[in-house]
Amino acid sequence: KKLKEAELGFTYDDFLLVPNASYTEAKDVDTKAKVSRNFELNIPIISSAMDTVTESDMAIALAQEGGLGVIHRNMTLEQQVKEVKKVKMSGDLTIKDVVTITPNSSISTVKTIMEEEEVSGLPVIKDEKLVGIISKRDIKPFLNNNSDKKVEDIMTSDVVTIEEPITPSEALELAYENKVERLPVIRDGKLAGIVTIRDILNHKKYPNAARDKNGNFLVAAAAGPFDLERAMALDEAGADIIAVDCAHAHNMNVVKFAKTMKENLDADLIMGNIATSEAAEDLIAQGIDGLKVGIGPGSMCTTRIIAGVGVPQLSAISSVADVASDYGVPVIADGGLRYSGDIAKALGAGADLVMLGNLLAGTYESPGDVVVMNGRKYKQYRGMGSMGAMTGGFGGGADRYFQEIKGPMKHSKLVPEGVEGAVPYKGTVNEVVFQLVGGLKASMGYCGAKDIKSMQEVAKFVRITSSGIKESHPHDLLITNESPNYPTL
Ligand code: RVP
Repeated sequence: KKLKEAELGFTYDDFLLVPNASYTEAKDVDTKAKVSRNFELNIPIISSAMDTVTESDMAIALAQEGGLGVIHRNMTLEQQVKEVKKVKMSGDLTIKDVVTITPNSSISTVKTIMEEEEVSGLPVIKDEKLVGIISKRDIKPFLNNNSDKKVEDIMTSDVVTIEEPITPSEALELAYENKVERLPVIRDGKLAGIVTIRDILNHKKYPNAARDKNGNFLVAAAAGPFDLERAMALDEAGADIIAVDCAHAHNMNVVKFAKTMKENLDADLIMGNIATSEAAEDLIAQGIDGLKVGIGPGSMCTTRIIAGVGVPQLSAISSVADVASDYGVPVIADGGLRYSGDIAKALGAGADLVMLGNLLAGTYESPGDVVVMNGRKYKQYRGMGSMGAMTGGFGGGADRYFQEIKGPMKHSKLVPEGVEGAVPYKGTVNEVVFQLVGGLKASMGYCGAKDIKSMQEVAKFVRITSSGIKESHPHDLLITNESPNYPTL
């Protein structure tokens, strides 16, 4: 009876999206996606909290593109906090940690500070007030003649400043108008930082970036399901979202603790992973801000083989989304995505966005070095439940699978649910994301969906057979030029 009543579970390869009558051009599609109750991204892509996928470089690169990185937790709390801060500071228009000088300092002191701090201009401060600015150019004529001139003798006293809050365009205009390279930023009459033309132009280079209300990049960080201390420290460090990272978030102890986590955080709280509508109901009841779906679809995951447990991913997304959409809680489809078409299918099945491991591993910005095997470049990619991740690094993979590392024979006491391997080197995140978003936009054009919400509504699926899948991939030819969006491993 049990078997008779069992539902069929489907995944990406079991369906195709059906083309619809469409007035939507791919280029006009809006890819904004809600990632949690309070945060929206400009593209529906976030990166996995894995030690071969997301540290600050990946999170910065993805935020620049409009997505979000989830900093993994297979490192000490101090290191993870540092990574979060690096992301937050890198998108900052204003340098807040400004080195200043006093009016009666000597020119040689200015020179030394400029060399040590690698800056070419210093604000001059007297009694906590900005009284001038001095640049490398100002001190140059006095460097070789043992001059006893002081800062106040040669500084520019008529300083062009800008008041907070600042916008990049406003700052640029002011700097150009007054022919200055840097503008001191003033808050409540005091120096709050400095903004340079170089930083403003850099800021403008990423118009699609995912930013918080202060203009800094959005960043998420992973914490264990019961690690309140880590979650709170990451929140304090500036993480916008805490992503509880757990192989089975429908464990009722995890569910119960979610409420405590939520009550103690200012950041939004994303919980995962789950694969059923019941799990969605139970977690949403705890007041969480986002749900992550995926039990076993990951490219390096062996949970479905080792435990025999899981739900094919498209069915899992659809079950969770049916519940979550009633409550307005975003759904993240995590794992198992191999092509841009899979992203489109995930959204069509009800997800708001996707989490990528494999597709982003092997980029320039993922942690780890490039290795060359048989003349091809690769980077390491491993499951957080693999033996290597559970015992290496900070051992932060083990409690994801409710396991503890104890004693000298630690290897023999663990049951891995992931494998370790390598993926081809793929170039930069920018190049990869360009192809993925391009493919998604094409799909939305075919389906007639102007934005993600309408993709969730209008997408229609057709079930296909193994012959359908065979027909879908290139066939009956030898591929001579590898396509950037269709890799052959
Ligand atoms: P993929 O993109 O298919 O490589 O899957 C990535 C996802 O797999 C991660 O975001 C995570 O949910 C899951 N994962 C990570 N480690 C393991 C494991 O060791 N089983 N699984």
